[in-house]
Amino acid sequence: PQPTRLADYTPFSFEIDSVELTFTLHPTATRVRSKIAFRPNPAATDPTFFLHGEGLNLISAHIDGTPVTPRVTDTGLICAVPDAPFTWEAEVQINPQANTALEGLYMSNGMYCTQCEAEGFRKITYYPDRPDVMAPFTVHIDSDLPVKLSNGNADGDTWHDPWPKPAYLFALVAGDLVAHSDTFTTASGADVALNIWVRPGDEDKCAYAMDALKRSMRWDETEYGREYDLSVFNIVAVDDFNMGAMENKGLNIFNSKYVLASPETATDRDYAFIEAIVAHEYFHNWTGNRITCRDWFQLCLKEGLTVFRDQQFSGDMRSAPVERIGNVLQLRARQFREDAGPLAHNVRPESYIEINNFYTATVYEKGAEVIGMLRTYLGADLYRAGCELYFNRHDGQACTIEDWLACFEEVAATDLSQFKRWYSQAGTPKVSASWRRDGDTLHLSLSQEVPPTPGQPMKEPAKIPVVLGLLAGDGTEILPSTLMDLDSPNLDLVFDLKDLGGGTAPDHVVPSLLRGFSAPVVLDAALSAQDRALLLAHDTDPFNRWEAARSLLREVLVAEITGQGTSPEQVARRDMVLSALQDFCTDESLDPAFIALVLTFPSEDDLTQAVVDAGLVPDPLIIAQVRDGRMAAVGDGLKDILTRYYLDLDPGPDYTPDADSAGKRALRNTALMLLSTPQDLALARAQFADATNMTDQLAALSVLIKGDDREAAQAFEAQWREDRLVMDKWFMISVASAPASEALQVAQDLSRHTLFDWKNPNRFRSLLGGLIANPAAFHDPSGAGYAFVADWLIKMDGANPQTAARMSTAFETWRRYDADRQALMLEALDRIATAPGLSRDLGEMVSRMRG
Ligand code: BAL
Ligand code: ZN
Repeated sequence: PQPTRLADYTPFSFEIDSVELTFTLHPTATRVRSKIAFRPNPAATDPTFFLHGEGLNLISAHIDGTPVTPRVTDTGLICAVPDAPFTWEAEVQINPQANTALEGLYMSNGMYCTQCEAEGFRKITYYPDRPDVMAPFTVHIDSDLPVKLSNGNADGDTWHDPWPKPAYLFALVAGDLVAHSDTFTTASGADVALNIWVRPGDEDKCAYAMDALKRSMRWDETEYGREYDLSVFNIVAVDDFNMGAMENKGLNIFNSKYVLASPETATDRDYAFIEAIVAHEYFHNWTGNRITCRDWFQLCLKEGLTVFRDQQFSGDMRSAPVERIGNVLQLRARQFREDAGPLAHNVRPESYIEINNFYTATVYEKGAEVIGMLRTYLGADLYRAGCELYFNRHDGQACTIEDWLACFEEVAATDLSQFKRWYSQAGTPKVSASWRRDGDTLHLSLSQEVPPTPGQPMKEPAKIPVVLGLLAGDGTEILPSTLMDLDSPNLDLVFDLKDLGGGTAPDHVVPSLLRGFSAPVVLDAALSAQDRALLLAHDTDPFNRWEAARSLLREVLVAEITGQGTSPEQVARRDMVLSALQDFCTDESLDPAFIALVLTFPSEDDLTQAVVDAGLVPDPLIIAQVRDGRMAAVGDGLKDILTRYYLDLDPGPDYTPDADSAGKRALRNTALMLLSTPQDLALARAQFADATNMTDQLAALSVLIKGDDREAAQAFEAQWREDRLVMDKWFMISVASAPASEALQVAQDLSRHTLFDWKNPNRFRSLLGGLIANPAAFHDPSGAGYAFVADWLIKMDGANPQTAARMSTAFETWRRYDADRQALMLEALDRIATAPGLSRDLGEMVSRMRG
């Protein structure tokens, strides 16, 4: 297949004044009639009238009422048209029941549902399916089903959306659904009906999502001045969905796992995701819908910005530092990993074969970091002013990153051309920091290097905001957070310590660098273990307190993994880290959620990368063993305080999902994990038996499965087999937490389980994701883990290429491993590459990973 390139963009030959669609729904033979008013686009250079269309059975086509016979291909049709306004009418037939790819119109448990982003609308009817063609839509739905929904406001079974939108925001739902309803009054006094539509029986699990929606609507008014703009806002929960959720105008469609919640069936993490994703999709109403993307290369224009907005929202609703740490953990786990491997790409890519492959951590999460850096450079007021200008200037338009940045250049009277490199250079920059003392002066040197990535051997210096502070040896802060602009390869800073110390230069000074993780970079700072212990104890920046603990733990673990754990120096280091953690835990003022993060060990994947960074070859089994052993040792060393946490922090039987209660459960369950070993599962067994909420039950189950307690897994299955979302958790945890020596067998057994409905993306992701999340099992030296995943990717590709392609990133890190594992992973990739009928989606991923 030929790539699509940013450089080749040209506008569509026509503009659209109105779209009218009539659906006559039938599971295998749905008819779609379209009536579209086209008008020549004065900005177009190519007059060809090409409409996208895939898998459509064209019944008839008319122009201005006269039958026409277009030339139809696999990808669309071309027709001779007047060089003047005209009306296009077409009727097509499609088969929603056969649509297992879940793009376009498909069926899920008897319900009709659509997913059109990025290019699904072309599977519904012939249309210029590109984001820069915007039009108001009117939709009629003919069906016996009781609930029929589309975008905009309703008049009986007809829906009218007055706001011009691209086809990717079109949505239709029809089914036997019930609503959890509420109302919202906007800041300017308009009443909005709110509905969350679910399958009968699920209506009592919508209250939290509804509450999150109302808080999101209010927050967008106060923080960004954005009001809702229709008289109804509908959310529909669907079980079969490729993504998390979709922001269709006025009709958001959600993966049911991000809507439905009850204390018994959803964990605190689920509640937090529901809040964030409801907010994210709602915020798209302005950042994505009212102002959309000119082309799919600009995806980060809406996604990076909207992720940034949902992160701000969650930070306001919960603990901002805890949210920030969680976001950085995700960024490092997914985006840094992507940026360091063969799939590295720009926040704004320049070419793609299949756009679905670019809904990535780089576009989303690094894209959000770029917005955060822009705000850091400009400050809150100019950031808000720039957003205001963007909303006012571009409402109703399909825009580019250039349009966005121009608004900030204008309000701040600044030049953002160097900053723009964040959009056009892949790879995670490395910032090195070193310092030296010269009497009362501190010389601090920062330097940067952006590593080569596929297709980009050379990089220009990035513009990196480094927020830093200075602490004296007694823990006093002598320089509060200060923004430094690392915009060249090197930056030398000089500090007068006497001045900063109030007349006396402190004996020892410790820099606290990259506070709040002010840029998405890898920081290499020459901090001693003692300096990091000081930051853990005293830094005013919570992020860097956590970062100090994490790096101390990581260092101890890497030493042990690489065989240096028994040296006297390392033994002393371990004692020192344990006592630093002990001291930290005595601070009664700390938020339990924050303590839980400090006491959580780096993941196996994080440790794998750390071993690679140390120039060594990782052995996944050793990494898992060392991590488990060290967790048990820390659990033993901190036994008193952990036991006290465990006993004191029980929030009681009345579950509430708020951040404070969730934080207490998080710390209590972290204590449970550290205190438990396969030889001592008593606490976990008692918690599993007594748990009254899913957070506690699942935490106990994870510990028990790790301890090879199969009865617990069976009891859980017996209790929850009727609940599909809970069973997804069971499939995942049964494999992810299983001892490495058994996880693959468990995965194989579960793939034959009667409830393993593999075509359901959630279930598929649970089982396969569970194995991938257990690196010691996935990377079994026999290659059986790779073969198992490859077999399932090939099978899934035949039904749902998008889901198969996303899961294939399990192989993106193949270069990290030893020659034998590399050969086995490449063999798996090659087998996928040569599978008959390989999709464009999976084909592109495999060929990029193969390099
Ligand atoms: N636009 C696809 C789903 C999301 O990012 O909201
Ligand atoms: Zn989004």
